[in-house]
Amino acid sequence: ANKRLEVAQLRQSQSLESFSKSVYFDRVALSLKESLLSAGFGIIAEIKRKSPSGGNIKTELDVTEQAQFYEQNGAAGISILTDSTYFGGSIDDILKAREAVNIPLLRKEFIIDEIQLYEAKAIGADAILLIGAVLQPKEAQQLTNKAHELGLEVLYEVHTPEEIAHIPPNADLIAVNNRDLKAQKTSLEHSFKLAPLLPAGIPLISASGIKTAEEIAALKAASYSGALIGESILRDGHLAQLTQN
Ligand code: IGP
Repeated sequence: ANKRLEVAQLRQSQSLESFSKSVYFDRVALSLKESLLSAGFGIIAEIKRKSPSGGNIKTELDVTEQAQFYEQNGAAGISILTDSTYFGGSIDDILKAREAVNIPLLRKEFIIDEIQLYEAKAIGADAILLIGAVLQPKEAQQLTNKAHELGLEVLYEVHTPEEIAHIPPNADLIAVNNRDLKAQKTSLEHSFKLAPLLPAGIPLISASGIKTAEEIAALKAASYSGALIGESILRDGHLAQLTQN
């Protein structure tokens, strides 16, 4: 409900045409998919200050420094939370990261309306997240098509076997979220169980609760092409250990 209000306000203050005047709107996006595949197994490192499950993670973080640290330590891409209520982020965080690094940026947000896609493109994002659990199948397909029209890649997130049938066939990447959004608990078993059920031909990313090189080796063996990691690298800074594989 909160997000719907926010999106309604965005619609009121900005027109779709106004976004197309941004300096980034016509920029050719970097491919997150290519970046992950060329790494063999890639890490998408996340920027967020807090989260519902992790509490205050790194409230004083400097986006420019954090993004440069990720790029220098081998991240294939950076995921940036732009939701302020739950994650303490903003669209400014993507603008700052866009100036700081030259690797693909994923806008992490509860996307429910195409205006958020125009905004993502206008601030210099390369890819967007769509969450199966919050979208009707038809909406997911329409948002995927619109994202592609704007030159943005789509990372489509699932958590349960039931959501698999609704994955848009033209999604660029599939993420399995290891975190149960209701219980706020993570288990990598979700990634291992869902992998054999997912459509072939779309690279798989495992997201949430990942901490160790052993876990990454196991995900690789289970046919994953990448991992999306936030909390553990924000707290420990051990990204370089995880990207050496
Ligand atoms: C990162 P973690 O446990 O490494 O910090 O998780 C990422 O997977 C998580 O932030 C996430 C998320 C989401 C956040 C996955 N899907 C959907 C908000 C919305």
